[in-house]
Amino acid sequence: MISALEQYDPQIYELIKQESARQSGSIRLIASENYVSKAVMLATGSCLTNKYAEGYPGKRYYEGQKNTDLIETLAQDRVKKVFGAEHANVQPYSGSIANMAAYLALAKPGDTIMGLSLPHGGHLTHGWKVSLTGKIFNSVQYEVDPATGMFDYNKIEELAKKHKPRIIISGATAYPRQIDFEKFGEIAKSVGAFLVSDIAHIAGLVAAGLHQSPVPYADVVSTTTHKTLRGPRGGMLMSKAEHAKNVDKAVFPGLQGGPHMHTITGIAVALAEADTPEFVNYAGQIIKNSKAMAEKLLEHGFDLVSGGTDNHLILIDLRNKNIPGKKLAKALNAANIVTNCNSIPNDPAPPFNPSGLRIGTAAVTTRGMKEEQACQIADYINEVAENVENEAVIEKVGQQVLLFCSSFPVPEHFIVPNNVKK
Ligand code: DSN
Repeated sequence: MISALEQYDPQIYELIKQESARQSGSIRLIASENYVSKAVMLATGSCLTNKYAEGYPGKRYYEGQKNTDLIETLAQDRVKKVFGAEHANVQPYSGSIANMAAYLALAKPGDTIMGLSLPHGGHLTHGWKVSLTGKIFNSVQYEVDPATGMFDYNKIEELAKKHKPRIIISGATAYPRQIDFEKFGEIAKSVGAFLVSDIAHIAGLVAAGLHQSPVPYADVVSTTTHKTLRGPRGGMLMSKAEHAKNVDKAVFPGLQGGPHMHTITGIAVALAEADTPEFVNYAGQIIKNSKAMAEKLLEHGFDLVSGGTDNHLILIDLRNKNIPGKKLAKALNAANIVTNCNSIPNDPAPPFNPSGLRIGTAAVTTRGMKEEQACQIADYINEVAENVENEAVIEKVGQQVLLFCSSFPVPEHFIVPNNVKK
């Protein structure tokens, strides 16, 4: 397919080739990114992109659904098996839409929702003021404990008792610790709220049984499919059977039209991969790598929010290093190490140039990197941080990183970066 593209659209082919080389020749530490398998890539790039399938299996608006019905049902069944869910909806285009659908399945505009504040590790769609979820709902936000950087469940309970939300949202995009979904379930029950759990970041760890699952406790579980779960970019919802109808109606026709069947096909493949002992080993290695990297960063004098990590993610508070997050992220990018700057809890700096750096180990673990490489990466990060103004050192680290990456091929790797100096 790729060589056909070279013939038909050399400009786009060239850009894909360059992006492939960038993905191969850099250490990708963005905590929400990964590399899909060749099988997932093929399914996602298949002829399923040609098909409209509004509705659900067996109840479609257009004809020609012989195969799409089977594929979507297979995807739903695989989600239910992997996560032990009563109901699955694999149609949301993304995590944001999945979250909105979860809320609309359980609440009406104007109702109170309570989620983790964005600068404390929550997502825009957990009720942050600039998101529609913060505009059409009465949004109350909880925060992490300023001393520990972790959830204080007593404080969350107090806030829930005060505001009596219709929905409590548990889940995060920059929280390096285990989330006690059972406790969130108890809090929600105690105030008569529904619990929505957003496991976008940790879905792969939950699937592997390495993070507590919210499925027994939450009314609706929302996730993306492309982070630790290692599927194509998409979203999905799981729910208790009693909410199935409302969840499905909220997705279609509530928020979306025709589902992206090529994505659903890729999700089905990713779910089959997640249901293997190899995936459990993979997820375990993600956590081992994250812990090893965190330890090494601590040795280098980095200050980590919450003091470490239990999952795939590390949040560095750079204030003691006196380097703005954006500056370090840019210097690291120049050294072929790709991260994102991130707000830290109670950040005195603005969101576009915050005081933190977020890193995650899902993608490097897919390339077969282990604790030794995780420590090496921490050393590279430290070298760049210590020489953040020194272009020559950054260039030297960049060359070392290219060489380092060449020993760890990516699954869909089809171009060797041509600038590796061996
Ligand atoms: N943008 C995603 C992340 O990076 O965490 C969340 O949606």
